[in-house]
Amino acid sequence: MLDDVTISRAIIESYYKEVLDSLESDVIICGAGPAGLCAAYFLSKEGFKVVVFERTLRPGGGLPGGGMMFNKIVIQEESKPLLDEWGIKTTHYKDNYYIASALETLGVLLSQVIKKGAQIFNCIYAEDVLVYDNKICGVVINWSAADIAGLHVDPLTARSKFVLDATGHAAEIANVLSRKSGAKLFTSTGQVIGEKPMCAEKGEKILLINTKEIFPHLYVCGMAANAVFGGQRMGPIFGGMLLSGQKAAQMIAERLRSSS
Ligand code: 48F
Repeated sequence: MLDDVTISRAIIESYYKEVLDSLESDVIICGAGPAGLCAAYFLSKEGFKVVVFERTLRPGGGLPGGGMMFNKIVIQEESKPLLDEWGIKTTHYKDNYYIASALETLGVLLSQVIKKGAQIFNCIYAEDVLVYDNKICGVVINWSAADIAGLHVDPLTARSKFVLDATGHAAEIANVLSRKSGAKLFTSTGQVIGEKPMCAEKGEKILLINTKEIFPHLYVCGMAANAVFGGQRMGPIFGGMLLSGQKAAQMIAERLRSSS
């Protein structure tokens, strides 16, 4: 015999336990695209407490869309070991080009991140940041549905030692920080420079250099990193996104270890 209200109680009780437990963490990652998910994987693998807020119902960002909805992704030699680590099938196309299923990559990566212990909240977005003593110490969150419906709903806050902006092309966290507090980011202009037109070769190269801290305790990875520092966009080649997430995780992990 199944009781409908018991089903509801099970969902509500377990969700609220997790959301309450997630109000304080080591790292908040804004955005569950390939870069944010990869960062979440490596930080959780190291044993850090990681919370991911993703605006949409379906995590993955631009990953499942492949290139123009042809749901394949291309990755280069350098990032193949990551897909191998996760057991994602890759097919050799030409020297330095491998193809993977966009859907398999998303499904497996998501599963790996959750199994490593990261807490992912879909349908919640970061609308603002917490800045105390000139450093980032958390984000202001709200239901995406309230935003889409245009409802006037005040947000809540979540605290963390570090925040990672993995929000893709819009670099939303860097932008909101710059716009609202006038904070000087660690860029040549002190502001978000904005991404340059498509060039996979240049964009993938510069991406790892752009993956870094942009304000005390705020890091940026993935397409947001090139948007912040004025790097090229690069379309459906995803190796750089994964490597950027991995690099951000390594940098933040080092900081967390040295502060403990
Ligand atoms: O856009 P997205 O996939 O960014 P990424 O991980 O990867 C970029 C590639 O998809 C592609 C590319 C490949 O070469 O150029 O574009 O850098 O994922 C970003 C995620 O962040 C979510 C958004 O819904 C998406 O799933 N997001 C954006 N703003 C917020 C957010 C926010 N303020 N709070 C929470 N989630």
